[in-house]
This record gives sequence, C-alpha cells and structure tokens, in this order.
Amino acid sequence: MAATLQCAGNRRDGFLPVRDIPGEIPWGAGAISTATWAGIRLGDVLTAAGPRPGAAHTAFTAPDVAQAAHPPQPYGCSIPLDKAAAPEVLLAWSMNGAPLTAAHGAPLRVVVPGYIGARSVKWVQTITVTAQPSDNWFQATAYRIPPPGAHPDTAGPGAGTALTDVAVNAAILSPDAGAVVPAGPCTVRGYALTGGGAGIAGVEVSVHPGSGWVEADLGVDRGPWVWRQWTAHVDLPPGPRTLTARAWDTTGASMPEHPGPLWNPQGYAHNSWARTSITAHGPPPVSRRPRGR
Ligand SMILES: Nc1nc2c(c(=O)[nH]1)N[C@H]1C(S)=C(S)[C@@H](COP(=O)(O)O)O[C@H]1N2
Ligand SMILES: [Mo]
Repeated sequence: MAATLQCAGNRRDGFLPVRDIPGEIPWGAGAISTATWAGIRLGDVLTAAGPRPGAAHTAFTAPDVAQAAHPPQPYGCSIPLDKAAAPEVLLAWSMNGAPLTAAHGAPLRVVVPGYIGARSVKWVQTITVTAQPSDNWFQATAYRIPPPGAHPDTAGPGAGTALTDVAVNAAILSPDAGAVVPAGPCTVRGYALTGGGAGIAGVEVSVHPGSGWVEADLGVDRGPWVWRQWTAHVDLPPGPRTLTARAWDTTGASMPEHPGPLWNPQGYAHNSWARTSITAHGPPPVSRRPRGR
C-alpha cells in the first residue's frame, strides 16, 4: 500500500518566528515522504496471537538506543489497539518494490499511515498488547502536546496529549523561498495531506493577503493515506510577494491562519497556512485596451 509518512516536526521552521525551539531540527517542508509498502497486516498478526482481555494499546520496541531520550533508552512507542488492528497498518519488509533497506527499518518496520512518522517504528523487535500506553520516553514524554503553559521536561511523563493522527497540512515547494521570478503568470506547486483516512478536498493559493484566492488543481488521488500534489496558476504583480497556500480536507477541517496559537516547546504539528516569500520583477501589468485595426 502507498502511504505518506510525515514527521511530527515537519514545517517546524514556521514556528521559529513565534519563539525559538532549542534542541530540535528546524525542518522545513521536507520531513515527509511517500512510499509503497509491502508486508503483512499487523491486525492479522494480532488476530493470530489471540485476544487479550483488557487490551487497549499495542506497544513496539526497537534496538536503537536513543541518546536524545532521558534517560537514554531503546526507541519505542505505542498506538491504540483499534488503530493497530486497522487494515492500513503494516509490518513492512518491502519499500517501493525493493527489499526494505536498513536505513528505513529492515528487516521489519511498522507502517502506521495517517499517524506522525514517529509511530512507524523501524527495526521493530517486540510487539506487546497492553492495557496502558507505552512508558517509553518517545511516547510518554516526547511527541506530545504538553498541557497549556507546561514544558514537557517538567510536566512529567504522560502529561498532555500524545500525537497520533496528523492534521490537514500543506506546503509550497515551488517557487523556492527567496526566489526572484518574472512578474506575471507564475506556477505554484506543493503538496497537501491529512490524517484519519480523510482526503484532501481542496487547496487555495493567494499572491498576497487580501488579494483573493486561486483554487489549485489537485494531482492524482492515490487514496486517503497519500499526499495530494497540487498546482496553481497565479498572476504575480511586481515587488516582494508572499505566496500563501491553505488546504482543507473531506471532514471540513482546514489549516489555521497563524502559527502563534499552535506553538509548543518541541515544535510539533505545525499546520498553519504555508507562506513563501519571493520577489517578482518586471514591468507592472499594462491595462488592457482594445487594439484598433
Ligand atoms: N527504531 C526507530 N524507529 C523510528 C525512529 C527511530 O529513531 N528509531 N524515528 C521515527 C521518526 S521520528 C520518524 S519521522 C520516522 C522516519 O522514517 P524514515 O527514516 O524511514 O524516513 O521513523 C520513525 N521510526
Ligand atoms: Mo520524526
């Protein structure tokens, strides 16, 4: 199955103008990718293992010891049992028609479409059905939105909300930030995605705030777990311009306008409007008048 995996820190750089986020990678729009995965459904493995009374979560561990964790510990996390049993969740041994590489988790990796990338555990070593979420640092402390005003290091394990499904999101990939392009017709390209098995309903692009929105053409629909590439044709007046893009999904959810209210100490789940500053050069648009013959 085809699935896009997005790191919880994708687009973190959009939070930095609000407030600094020390110790985390300032990802732009590239902490995301799409692949075709093959393996076995995790749900089939859980069914074969038999029921466990009181079970509510499925926990994974991997052998890589993370120095970033406090204290350093092997990577691990958990997902709710109903998600683990859903047909889209795989134990994958193949990526893009080739054997899975070590870098992407060989011999076996969990693929949890729709969830933050951190739940797609590479080099999976143990799978445990449990009553409680994993107490691994990556579940109990990292990859959470802390309670309002709290910092994850002091709020303590289990505080706040563990990140699961990604929210509707979009990015502008072309033109590049800082590009100098001719004024006039301009093609803007990017991606949009959402979680929860919903689809992308639409993407709009604006040349500058207040100038109105142009609807983008959506690319191939590869199903609810895969990003939607899009293309928009806008008319650029000369001068410094901010291209803005926003998406909404088939549940009616849309992207918030500003990053401020979303800011959190580790910079997760940034999905405010995508903005790319460019400069358009050239003559101002000439007003059209009928040509005499
Ligand atoms: N064992 C293990 N699995 C892991 C991680 C890790 O550090 N160790 N990182 C996670 C995170 S945060 C992300 S975003 C994805 C990245 O997947 P990729 O390396 O295939 O791009 O793997 C996830 N699985
Ligand atoms: Mo990540």
